Amino acid sequence: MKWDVILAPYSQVVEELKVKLKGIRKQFEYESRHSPIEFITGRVKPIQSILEKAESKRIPLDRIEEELQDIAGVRVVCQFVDDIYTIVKMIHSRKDLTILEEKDYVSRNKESGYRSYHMIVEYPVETIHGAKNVVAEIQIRTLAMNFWATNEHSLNYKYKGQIPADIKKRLKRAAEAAFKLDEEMSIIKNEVQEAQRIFHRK
Ligand code: 0O2
Repeated sequence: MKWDVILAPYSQVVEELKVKLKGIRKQFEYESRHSPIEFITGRVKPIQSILEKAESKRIPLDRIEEELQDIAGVRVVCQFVDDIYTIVKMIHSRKDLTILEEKDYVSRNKESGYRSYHMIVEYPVETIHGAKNVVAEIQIRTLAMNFWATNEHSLNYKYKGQIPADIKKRLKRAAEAAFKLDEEMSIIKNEVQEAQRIFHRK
């Protein structure tokens, strides 16, 4: 089967999840409440990346759809660490998807320094061939975590996964600094939110 055909339902899921998560953001705005969502992005993993990941994890081609859980990926970026858990709770209460797995790399970062909350969900979509349950990964992280992860991802790409030791060390320090920033912002969260409310009223 052609890749375009295989990936079509994944693309549909990414678009539908984005619409729904953006809906949450809008509802908070309409009620003039702090939105736990700053912005949302989504993507279908490029074919090249799918093949590379399958190879590195020794997944046979005919098992890719069953084994790779992040072909469809949606990212929710928040202002504050608390917001991450608000989103997690909201996703838990939804009836339009099933949570298969959760990875809390927020409270326990990965060895690289990476922090993010991952939810692997199963989401039903209607296709021209009938209903299909598609697995997708929702990554939830703060702006600071996102800044770090985006830069680290670029470096990983540049060095083909072999980031030199000195840069790795700096990245770990940067991850700690990003986390410190999140902690400091959490402490003055109420002040920031009040300022934002005043700003929005103007
Ligand atoms: P891309 O290019 O973003 O798609 P596991 O078997 O559970 O250890 P798996 O299945 O890769 O590994 O799951 P994991 O660790 O939850 O990672 C899934 C995705 O999270 C990655 O997809 C990245 O998007 C992100 N991620 C995980 N670890 C890191 C990290 O150390 N740095 C950065 N920047 N992102 C990370 P891909 O396919 O690796 O990459």
